[in-house]
Amino acid sequence: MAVSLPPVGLLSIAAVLRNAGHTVLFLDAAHEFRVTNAEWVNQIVGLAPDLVGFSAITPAFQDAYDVCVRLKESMPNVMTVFGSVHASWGRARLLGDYPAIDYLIAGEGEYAMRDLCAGCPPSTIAGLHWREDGAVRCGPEQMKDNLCVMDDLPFPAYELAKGFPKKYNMAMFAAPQRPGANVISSRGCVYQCSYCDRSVYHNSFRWNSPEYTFEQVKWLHTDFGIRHVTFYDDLFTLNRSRVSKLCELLRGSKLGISFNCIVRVGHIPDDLIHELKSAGCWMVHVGVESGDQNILDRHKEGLSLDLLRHDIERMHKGGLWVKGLFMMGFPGETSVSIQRTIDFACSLPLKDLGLTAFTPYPGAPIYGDISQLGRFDASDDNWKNLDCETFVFEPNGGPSQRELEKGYGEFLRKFYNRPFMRNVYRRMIVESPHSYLQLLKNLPTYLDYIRKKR
Ligand code: B12
Ligand code: SF4
Repeated sequence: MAVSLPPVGLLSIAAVLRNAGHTVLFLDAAHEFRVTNAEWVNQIVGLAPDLVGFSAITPAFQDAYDVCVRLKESMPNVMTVFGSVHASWGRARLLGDYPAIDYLIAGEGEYAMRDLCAGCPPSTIAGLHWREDGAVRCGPEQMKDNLCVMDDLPFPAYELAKGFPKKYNMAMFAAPQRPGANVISSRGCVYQCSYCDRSVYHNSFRWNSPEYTFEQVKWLHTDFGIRHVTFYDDLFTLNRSRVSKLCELLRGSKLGISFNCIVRVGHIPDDLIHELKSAGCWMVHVGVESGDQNILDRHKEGLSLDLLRHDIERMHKGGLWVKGLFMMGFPGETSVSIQRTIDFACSLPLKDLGLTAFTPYPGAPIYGDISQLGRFDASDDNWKNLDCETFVFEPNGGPSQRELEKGYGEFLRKFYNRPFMRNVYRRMIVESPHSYLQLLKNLPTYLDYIRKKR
């Protein structure tokens, strides 16, 4: 059962447009993945829009463009706008090669869409790209002084997501209670890992005040019955005082909300662990990536195996469930580094695992050198395969795609077959019973998924 969450970036734009007096509708093709492109087009045509915005990450881009082309055939006068991370990378190159796109916005969408829909001159709109007299033009770059003021933004319009929250799925065993919602309380990251596509936010870091975030959580609770929140911020704990204050507000509120967040090691002192735990934090996601120091040195700025072990053990002792996020198939990866990674993961007190295939995104720093580092099909046609589940890259002198797939299966088997994990599952029956119900309901799909990974 795939994780499926409402896209809060797009819903934030929707909220801004609605406040500006526009009628806004939202269709979620990532969630309703069985609907065909032709059916989406029929639905959109039925709504008779003036403008259609598409939000597509790299693997979804070709599909979104297919809908866009079909839509233009049915409604030649409709305005089409592309945004999100792939558009933020591709800019003029995409407008040049994909003629059904009229406008493209690089970076944040709220102010740019508000101004575009208000009819402002394109040359005044930061991040906007458009075609004029056969050439691609662009407005000013989005910079510090023209970015959104985060506390001025209305809360994302979750209510436009059909069936939210019940029809959306958090990860299995990710929460002690449900329903859940995803929240973004800061934007950007100050680090630069080799594989990470930061085309939207670059190396900026901005955040909502703790009061704003608390009000949003409270609103999700009272209006939608949300009982668990996952903060998907890249660097949730970077601004220590913000998080402390938010914890204080949550603790004092008696809302009974639990939450998860992403923590980068090096940004989690002991007293913060305690504050998070006592405010209702259930699980923290930690990017470990590899158990081989050489791989970390090449791909993950300033991260050491010692620091990872030290911080993960402290969080575990502090009562937080730690989920380790790993990647396999990096440039420089060998069968030895894979074995080291499996051993390292199994030696840590991790209660869950997220394992993805190394995937070179066009907007990631490593992309420029990728053809020298291994075998990779860099054509636009291959974008749909960049889903982090398919091994699209074979490192020079390293394992083949088939061997990487085998290593992936072995990693999962070894990790989940340990006595430590059996205890974790026993505790989960008590602490996260709804996950078991979810698991039983989705058992055939889950077994099929595991079989395919072997
Ligand atoms: C939460 C999250 C998820 C969640 C939920 C996704 C969702 N529905 O929101 C889950 C766990 C399901 C997920 C899954 C995946 N994710 Co993800 N995810 C994120 C994360 C951490 C936050 C997204 C977010 O809410 N950002 C905050 C909002 C405010 O920003 P935003 O989404 O970029 O939106 C702004 C702009 O982009 C722009 N914009 C967006 N849409 C549009 C549309 C228009 C018309 C306009 C004008 C502007 C515009 O305006 C928005 C507001 O300012 C991002 C990293 C990041 N920090 O953004 C990765 C990220 C988007 N994911 C990524 C990837 C690779 C995936 C997966 C393929 C694999 C994986 N890692 O598991 C799957 C694919 C899922 C799918 N079917 O699409 C990559 C995408 C890279 C790429 N080039 O494609 C990212 C960028 C991480 C990274 N740095 O590498 N993801
Ligand atoms: S992987 Fe995480 S820490 Fe590294 S650059 Fe991306 S968001 Fe920042």
